[in-house]
Amino acid sequence: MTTAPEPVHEPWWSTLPVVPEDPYADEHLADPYPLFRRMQDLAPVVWLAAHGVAALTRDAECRQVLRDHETFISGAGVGPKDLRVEAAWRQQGILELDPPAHTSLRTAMSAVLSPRGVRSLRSQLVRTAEELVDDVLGAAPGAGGRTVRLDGVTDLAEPYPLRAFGDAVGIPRDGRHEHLLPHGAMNFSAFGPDNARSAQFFAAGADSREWVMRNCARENLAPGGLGWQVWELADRGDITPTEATLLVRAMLSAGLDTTVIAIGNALAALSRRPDAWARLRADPSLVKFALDEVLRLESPFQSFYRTVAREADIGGTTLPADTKVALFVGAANRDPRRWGPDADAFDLDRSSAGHLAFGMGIHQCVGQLISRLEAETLLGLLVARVERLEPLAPGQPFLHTTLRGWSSLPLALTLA
Ligand code: OVM
Repeated sequence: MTTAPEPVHEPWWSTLPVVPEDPYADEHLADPYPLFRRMQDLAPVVWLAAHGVAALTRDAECRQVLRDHETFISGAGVGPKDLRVEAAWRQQGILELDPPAHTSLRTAMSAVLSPRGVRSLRSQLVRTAEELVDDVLGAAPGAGGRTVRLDGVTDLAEPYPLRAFGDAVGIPRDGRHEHLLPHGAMNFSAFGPDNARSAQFFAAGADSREWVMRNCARENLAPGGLGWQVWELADRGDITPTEATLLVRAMLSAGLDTTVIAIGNALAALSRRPDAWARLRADPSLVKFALDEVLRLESPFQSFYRTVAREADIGGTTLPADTKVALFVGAANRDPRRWGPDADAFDLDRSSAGHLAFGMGIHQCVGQLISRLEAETLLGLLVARVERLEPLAPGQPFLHTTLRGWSSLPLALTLA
């Protein structure tokens, strides 16, 4: 006697190419680009078996998803967990809300971080950069030719946004250094999977949550600062007091680590390209192009997720509702289909605008003007004062599940 074969139900994703490697494992975090390239060449959509999610690594498909916020929602979380099913580790803020809830928050944040608002901060940002650079390089006139050895991350990239952006938001100076970066690193861990790395950042950041939340309260924010301005919008009834707290939390969560890492990545890239540094010195108007090229080539925020709200087609694959989709923008920013065969090369003459390092669509980084201004101000000042920027040692990469940067960069700066 024979039994009838069981009907086989293949999962919907069985037609997708499967990626067995885990891009969030240390070996790939250390050098993600070879795996990204393999994923790109496999298909527009691949199945990341280690996490049970669909993954995009090409520019066109990432764009398609980011443009269509009604199909690919943020409200189920922008990490691999579906926050409609699993508990969120914190109250969802602007990044993890969809319209209409998202809209009033975005409008408020755009008003505070507007071109006009950011322009009014310029002179203060310049002063802070001058103070810091005088401090680390020595203000003495006639110092030309002297070489200063320092750590590009701990002496420049970290202290500058901590001072400049911290003052702009209007939080107390005391506590910034020990709390803000660990808090941000914890926060960004939640946009990737739970693993030993993310656990390490959650452990290191947990004690900083209270400090950060306390400084989102109106009574702890300096009058006139960006945080205070958010609360003024609550006074006008544009947002609720709870929303004001969440928006200041977003500033303090998203605004530090990302800018610190961008500056560090720029110093790393430029210290290895003396020709590029010489060109910036000859023409400082190129600094902002150099920065965009660094953001493209080494995107500080490498990956995040959307959730499929209703069945949708991407690159010939039908994704069912509720699928979690990983967007590896750090890969898309090196997609040869978009950036050409030399996508992996640093090229100051490339038109790098249009990269996805700040995202795209309704959630595109609302703080990018101030972040860019910080990075351009500090880099511009260094370009003016430093004849040669050279690595002293290989540096220590900052291994994190969703951020990509350096935790130490020993540099030699020869003064102009
Ligand atoms: C957050 C947050 C908000 C905006 C952006 C972001 C890019 C994070 O609340 O954690 O990361």
